[in-house]
Amino acid sequence: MPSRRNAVAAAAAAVAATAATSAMAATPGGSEIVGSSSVSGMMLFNSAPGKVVILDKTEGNAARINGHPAWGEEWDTQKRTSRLMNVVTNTFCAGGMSLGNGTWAVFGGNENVGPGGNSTTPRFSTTAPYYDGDGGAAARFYTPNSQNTSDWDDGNHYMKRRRWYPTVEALADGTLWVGGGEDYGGYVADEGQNQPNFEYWPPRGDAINMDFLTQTLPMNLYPLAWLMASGLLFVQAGQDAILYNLDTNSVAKGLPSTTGPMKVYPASAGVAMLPMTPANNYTQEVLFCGGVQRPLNEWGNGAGPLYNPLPIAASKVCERITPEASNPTWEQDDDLINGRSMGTFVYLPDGKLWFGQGVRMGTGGYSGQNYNKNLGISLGDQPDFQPMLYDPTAPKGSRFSTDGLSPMQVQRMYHSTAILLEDGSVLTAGSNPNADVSFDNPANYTNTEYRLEQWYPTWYNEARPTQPNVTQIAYGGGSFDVALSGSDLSNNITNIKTAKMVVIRPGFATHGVNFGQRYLELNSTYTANQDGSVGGTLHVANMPPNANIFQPGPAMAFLVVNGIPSIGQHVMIGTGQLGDQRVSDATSLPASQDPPAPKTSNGGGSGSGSSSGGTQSGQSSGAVGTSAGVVASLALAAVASALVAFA
Ligand SMILES: *[C@@H]1O[C@H](CO)[C@@H](O)[C@H](O)[C@H]1NC(C)=O
Ligand SMILES: *[C@@H]1O[C@H](CO)[C@@H](O)[C@H](O)[C@H]1NC(C)=O
Ligand SMILES: *[C@@H]1O[C@H](CO)[C@@H](O)[C@H](O)[C@H]1NC(C)=O
Ligand SMILES: *[C@@H]1O[C@H](CO)[C@@H](O)[C@H](O)[C@H]1NC(C)=O
Ligand SMILES: *[C@@H]1O[C@H](CO)[C@@H](O)[C@H](O)[C@H]1NC(C)=O
Ligand SMILES: *[C@@H]1O[C@H](CO)[C@@H](O)[C@H](O)[C@H]1NC(C)=O
Ligand SMILES: *[C@@H]1O[C@H](CO)[C@@H](O)[C@H](O)[C@H]1NC(C)=O
Ligand SMILES: *[C@@H]1O[C@H](CO)[C@@H](O)[C@H](O)[C@H]1NC(C)=O
Ligand SMILES: [Cu+2]
Repeated sequence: MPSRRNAVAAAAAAVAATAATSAMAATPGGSEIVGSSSVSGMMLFNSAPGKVVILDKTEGNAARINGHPAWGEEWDTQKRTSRLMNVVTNTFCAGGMSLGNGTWAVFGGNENVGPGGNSTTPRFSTTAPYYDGDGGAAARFYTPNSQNTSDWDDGNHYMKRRRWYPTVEALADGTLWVGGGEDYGGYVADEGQNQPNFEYWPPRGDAINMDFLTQTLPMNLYPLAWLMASGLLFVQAGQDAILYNLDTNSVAKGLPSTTGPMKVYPASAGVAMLPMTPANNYTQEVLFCGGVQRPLNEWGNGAGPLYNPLPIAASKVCERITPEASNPTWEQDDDLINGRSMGTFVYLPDGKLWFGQGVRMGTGGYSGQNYNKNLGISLGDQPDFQPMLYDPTAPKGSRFSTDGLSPMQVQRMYHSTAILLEDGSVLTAGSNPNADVSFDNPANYTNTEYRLEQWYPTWYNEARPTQPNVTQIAYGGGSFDVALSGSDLSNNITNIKTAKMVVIRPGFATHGVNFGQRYLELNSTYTANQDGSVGGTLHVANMPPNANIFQPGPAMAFLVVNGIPSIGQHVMIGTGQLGDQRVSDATSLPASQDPPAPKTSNGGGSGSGSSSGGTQSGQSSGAVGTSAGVVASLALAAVASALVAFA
């Protein structure tokens, strides 16, 4: 039975935290508990500037809305307050993504439930006390508005199939691919209720069969899928992987199988497509870290695994694959320090990846097998509190680092999440390996968790470059200029060579995967001031001319100088509409112009002055906004750096 007392304590903590909104307390490399959510953070996404939507499954949270317990809310990262949202159907293990028009969509879930996560009688009938609708085939939509009053459109739209644990991936026209899952909950997929197929949103007819999701039973829930540059879909489940052709509905290429650990839920490796940069020619390489090394036939069925996972260490193994290489292979990468299941990668704007969350022992999921009653029904144990940074450009052997990083305070076990915020910090939420809200497990770290903990990168308190004034970026067809002031360059003209503009989709976080998460560095060149003052211009190309590389929709843009990012600016990638993204050829950028060589004699340099870099306004480039009628409302000027009041 859910207990109320800790929920009340949590609510009190939230009010207390609200009073202390100073981000100046942030300890670089450390973290702080910034408040308490009203619903446990099973799913998380950055919905608008300073806003994060938190979704839970239907359960007995103390907070109530419209006469039922709440399972959704929007958190304000500045005010550290939230407003409840009226989610209507059961979002238990749903999937989600942003559409190319800026609306967020959440698909699937489970049937409506009552206390204990049990079916209600009669089934599929909305009944007391939770009054939730059947979410199995639900398609829910959320479009934020500037009044901060928008809520979910839920209970009105449905997919062709029920999908518990579906994967959603964005496509080049801003529409969505929704695939896999099964009819109802269980530890792993059961053949009898498998959904080895996919469909689209907006709908394009019946679900389409995909044999790969039968071949990889029972390890096919939340199949790991990324749209690749060619338009093929890279899909990984079990120990197998394919490139799938969505035009012909057939496998384009079978990829090698790995002998490494299982990666999909409930083995739950940490996964990410590595940053795409001009230096790597936007090569798409995917990293998988940890998971659980157990053969397919031991994972069991909906009732639970065929072995006790709790005393078994999760895997330390990291593997990388470039699915569209001519001969893709699973390349062994540096090991994790400890084995990890449910570890989560979050891009930082500097091009490194934060890795945190999860457990050292066991797996994701839960079952009633009671291997260790202290843990309740959790199948994972030994939460790992130590965040790490992964540097994809570092030499092998030195890619993971914990230098200067303190352990986190809150355990993040099954059903926990982490997401990038505009200021480059990472918000962590959730942890709830329970069928319903529970504060009664003897090992209290498996109880339902509401605390929100924010992690701060080592550069958090450094002076930041100016926030980009960019609202929309088209695919190809132009460039835009960003003025770089002396302070943007830390009064060091050589730093102009390190300046770059990056765009990040923070993704839809759930179950250790931030679905849709991508990082792309825009191509750029620079012109350094030639008069000896510190400053210049960064010439930034629009998105590469291929919407498969980085799909249309909401993202954040950061100006990064010498590894220190600005505050992220919300931008729309593409037209802001579903359909043709009006991709144009890339234009060429002016050649970079270095600062003049320092005068060797006669001391001409004089006092590194003019730190303001003169005017903050950028020069307009003839290439901007000329592409085929796209509303290329690109920023030509920078927001005054005084807005970025750090340091
Ligand atoms: C985006 O497209 C979806 C799917 O067609 C639609 O439900 C939603 O209302 C659209 N959002 C906006 C802001 O137009
Ligand atoms: C849920 O169902 C299980 C199995 O029938 C039962 O043991 C449990 O007591 C039920 N929980 C609640 C809160 O009704
Ligand atoms: C909506 O929220 C944002 C971010 O917290 C805030 O800046 C803005 O003022 C709010 N709008 C209204 C109308 O309250
Ligand atoms: C970079 O990628 C593009 C598109 O895939 C390709 O045409 C080009 O040859 C590549 N360039 C290099 C230097 O590999
Ligand atoms: C569990 O209880 C211990 C001892 O009371 C306390 O220090 C710790 O913070 C609790 N942990 C959680 C996750 O509540
Ligand atoms: C200026 O920046 C460059 C790298 O961008 C660095 O190598 C150099 O040491 C810096 N100079 C000073 C005086 O800090
Ligand atoms: C970046 O822009 C330069 C200058 O236009 C061009 O030579 C180069 O090929 C571009 N790089 C990529 C990866 O597109
Ligand atoms: C940002 O860009 C818009 C559109 O180009 C412009 O109107 C506005 O003045 C710019 N804001 C700043 C602070 O530079
Ligand atoms: Cu789940």
